[in-house]
Amino acid sequence: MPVAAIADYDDNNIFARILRGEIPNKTVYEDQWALAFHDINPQAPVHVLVIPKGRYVSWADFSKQASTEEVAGFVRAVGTVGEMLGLEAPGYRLLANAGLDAHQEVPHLHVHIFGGRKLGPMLV
Ligand code: D5M
Repeated sequence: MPVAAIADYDDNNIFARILRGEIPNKTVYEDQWALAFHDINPQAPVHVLVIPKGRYVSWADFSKQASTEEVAGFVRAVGTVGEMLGLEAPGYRLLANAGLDAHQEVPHLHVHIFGGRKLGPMLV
């Protein structure tokens, strides 16, 4: 069930549980700001999710409430993962669903990284 754009943070959402180590994940990168792991239902040869360590539902609250340091740390982590996965030269796509209309399913901010093949045009 997609989540509303701005909602109270649910500490039992699946990504919060992954951050607490209660659910296993295939980690590709971790630092003080972010965790990156393989999507359980990959839509491309490379499909990785990057999530901030802070309690943010989506871009809506992250963009308003996160500190400049957190925003910078998260953005840099996304870039680092793209580089680590060897996607900079061939290219990759970032996607963040925010709220109901975008069909955000997990109420913890996440950026999808897609790559590993020539991607189709954006579908909206
Ligand atoms: O995308 C939510 C994404 O989260 C979707 O691509 C599946 C993925 N997902 C859900 N549970 C897990 C676990 N446990 N590990 C890895 N990936 C997971 P959205 O943008 O919210 O529609």
